[in-house]
Amino acid sequence: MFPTSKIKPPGNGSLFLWMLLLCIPVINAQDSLLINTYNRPSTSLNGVWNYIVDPYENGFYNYRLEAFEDQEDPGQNAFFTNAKPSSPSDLIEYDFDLADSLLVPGDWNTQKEKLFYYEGSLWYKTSFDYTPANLTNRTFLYFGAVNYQADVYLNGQKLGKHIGGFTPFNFEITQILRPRDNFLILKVDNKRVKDGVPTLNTDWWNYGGLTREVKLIETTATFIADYFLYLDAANLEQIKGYVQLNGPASGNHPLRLQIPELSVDTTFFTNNLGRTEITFTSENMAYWSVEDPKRYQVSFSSREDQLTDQIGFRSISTREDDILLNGEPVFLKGISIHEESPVRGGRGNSMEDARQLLSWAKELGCNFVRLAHYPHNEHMVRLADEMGMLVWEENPVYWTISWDNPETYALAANQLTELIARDKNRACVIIWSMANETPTSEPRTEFLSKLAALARTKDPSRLISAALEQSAYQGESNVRTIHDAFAEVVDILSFNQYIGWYDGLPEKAQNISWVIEQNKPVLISEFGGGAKQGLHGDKNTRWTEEYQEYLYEESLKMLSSIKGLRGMSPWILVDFRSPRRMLPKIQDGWNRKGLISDDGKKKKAFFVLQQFYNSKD
Ligand code: GCB
Repeated sequence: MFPTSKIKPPGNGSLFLWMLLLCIPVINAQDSLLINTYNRPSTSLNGVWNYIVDPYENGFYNYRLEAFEDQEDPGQNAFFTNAKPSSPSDLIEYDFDLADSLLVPGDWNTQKEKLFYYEGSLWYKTSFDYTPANLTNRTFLYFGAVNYQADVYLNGQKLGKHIGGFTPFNFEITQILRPRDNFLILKVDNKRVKDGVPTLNTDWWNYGGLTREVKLIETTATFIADYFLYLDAANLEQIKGYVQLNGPASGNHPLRLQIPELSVDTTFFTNNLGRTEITFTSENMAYWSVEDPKRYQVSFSSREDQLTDQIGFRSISTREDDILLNGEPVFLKGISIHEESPVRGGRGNSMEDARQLLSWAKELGCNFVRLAHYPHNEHMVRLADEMGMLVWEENPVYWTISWDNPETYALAANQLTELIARDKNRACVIIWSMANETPTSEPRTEFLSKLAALARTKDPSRLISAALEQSAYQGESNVRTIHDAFAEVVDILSFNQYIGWYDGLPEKAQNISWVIEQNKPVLISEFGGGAKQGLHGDKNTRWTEEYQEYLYEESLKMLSSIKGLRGMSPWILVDFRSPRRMLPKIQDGWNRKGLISDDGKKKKAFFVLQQFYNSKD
């Protein structure tokens, strides 16, 4: 959910301080997302934090199960007050400073054996000193992602809560911050919930915690909050977009945009809401492409603020069953990826993790990656932008969501909005995927269609898709088709298929033909099968590398016969953890469909796909 801010009286019941705070124009009710946090002045709060595991939410509710934060005087049992005994006779049954610690960023599951399967509430605490560079500056507290729900408190006051485990959020803390001994406390809860997004059931590990970086970001009083620049697909010499200021002087404010390499130096004026639309033309632009991922140094300056970014310009569109990058047909040689660290294990969150994953994809011959099944960390997208790797990003609407629940829709819409807000200036991102393998029904199609319309309003410069499911054509089991009303809405017709794994043996692919009636580019968003690296046998023995190799050979032949085939992202680059995968000695908690094992060893099928991609040059 969008971070909702809620200021409560301080936990120690200090009414005077509370009344004083009420006189100050306090933090925004909802703080819009700060983008491009890479290039803003910031101070990391990463490092060692104390934590308390709290399965009964004892630090959040009193013994009548009423939330402390809703009480007139929450009292010192509320963990967010960080209370300490003031005399030896005081009774306080927690102490963050004596508690065990976790590294931030990082999931808790792979840091502590006792937390490996933990799904519930856990409190985090850190302390810091901070003095802004300038007294009139503003300070924001930024979280890259927290899975799944975060309740955030600074110096005993609630900043707000955020729901959704894979997107960033921030709160303004200008008025609460003090030079010394700030204490920041979060309750993080990763319990799976039926009406959540995702819902109860997934085929990946539900890593909990402060899984991405935490930082303080300092801005001027009026600052460049948001911007979007993109190449107009209808006129490849025109850049369009907007810039949004935030702060008391945002209205009718000059905004200078410079791209020195293109000799662009133009001043726009914001309207009274602090926004200016941008349009300009440039004749000699080098388009961002796979071969030459050209990014321009772009700088925005307002009276007080200056912000730079590296932005590539490219167009992506479709024409009948072709995908056109800068007007030229492109075949998406892809691979699906989960956000797991190939080096350490656990949730991936560093530039090194991103570099390893994307380098393997490059080695495989890819020009495209599907970042499944939720928004990955920003390093992945920044690096893909630099490397010339096209990207599919995905909302975590997976399998069986509560389609009829408006709150569930709001959760899905919010995560999509935060994802688009963060990554809209990255040329490498060409597809927003709404969902994965969702069962067709009217409420589901309406849900997804609303999401697609939302994405199109926020971003006219990208394609919409979703990983759909295939079915038998007119009851004929050897002929497959896509029979799904949402296929009308998408720009790219993507679907998953597991012929040879969940559906027969690999040789079955020889007898399958495809009738695709939508005149759209086809992308096979998943196919594959499991193999335990190092296990060898004949090609019909499950879990052997030979079986997986054979499955890739047969699948590639079958899929190549689809007339509109314009890309694929087989399942998956690396073995990943999943609690659904329990077969001893083979799976042991891992989905083994990776082309690379969890310890970095390539399986035979890797080379089959590599050869196929290399032959497509
Ligand atoms: C799928 C899902 C993916 C699973 C995969 C599998 O269709 O989209 O999340 O992990 O199959 O391995 O079964």
